[in-house]
Amino acid sequence: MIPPLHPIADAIRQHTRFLVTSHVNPDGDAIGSMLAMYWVLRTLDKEVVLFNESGLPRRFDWVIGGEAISSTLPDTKPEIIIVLDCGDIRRPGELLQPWLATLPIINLDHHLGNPHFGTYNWVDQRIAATGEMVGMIARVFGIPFSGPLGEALYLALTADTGDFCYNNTRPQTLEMAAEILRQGLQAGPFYERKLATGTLNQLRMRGEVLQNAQIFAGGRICLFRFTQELFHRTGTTAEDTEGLVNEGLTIRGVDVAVSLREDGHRIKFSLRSKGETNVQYIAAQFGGGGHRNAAGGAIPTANMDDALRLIVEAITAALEVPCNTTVFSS
Ligand SMILES: [Mn+2]
Repeated sequence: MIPPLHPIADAIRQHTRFLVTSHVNPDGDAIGSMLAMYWVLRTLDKEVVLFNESGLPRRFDWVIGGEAISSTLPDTKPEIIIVLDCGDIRRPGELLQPWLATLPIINLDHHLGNPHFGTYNWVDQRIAATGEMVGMIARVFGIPFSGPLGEALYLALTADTGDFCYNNTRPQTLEMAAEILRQGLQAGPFYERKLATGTLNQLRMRGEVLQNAQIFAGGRICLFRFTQELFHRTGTTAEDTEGLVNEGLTIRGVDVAVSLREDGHRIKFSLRSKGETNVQYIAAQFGGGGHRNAAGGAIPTANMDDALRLIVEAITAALEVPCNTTVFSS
């Protein structure tokens, strides 16, 4: 049994009014782990508010309970805040910072370099998804992975393992997935609902980005670019870029795929890698974070070409001197 699990279960027992949050621009693990925690707490007769500063992304509007996620803070303070899938305390966004500074926090996360910002911390980078941790908490309370809880957990697991393909897929991950299926979730219909959330505009925009892919470092880096001009012309938004960066890794010989996206006065980047190449180390150089094979952050420039030069330099340097060191965000 993992040591922090029981102190966290005790902290849940001892409190009544919870606020559950995750990072801005939530992914499937952020949404899935929030909703899974919601169903666990509801089963335990707790009061629970779900808060995400970005709200529920449209591509998750099919998930049961998604409408419970609010992008505005409730009028009354909770007793305790559960922060899910956040590598540091800034990740939930600005609105929540005053409460995060004054209320007790349960920090459940699996990002490299999480500085244990909570009152109660369970941080384990070996665990595939934060949702898997919530599932383990549900087990402590004897709550079965049925109905909406099973769906939320399955969303988290599939999101962070690339549908059980990435190296973070462990026997325990699949055992949890098996437990969810035994409780009635149907993998096919789930996958179809998750898959069919795009638009023709999105498909065409992504086609254009793929068409303009660039290669650097002798074929070891593949780079994609998303500009505001492209979004305007194709009727798409930043949300439509989700996951495209992974396509770069399909090229033989590419070790790192990177996408750059114009976002106001900064350029956001997303990194993916194969094998031992640690992109968390690269992202941390720009104040970002993530995992060994998937990380992201932002470069403080509005100029795409400047950002491109900086990120390609950093990746090239990392490829030349492989580094497995975890870098803590400042
Ligand atoms: Mn995660």
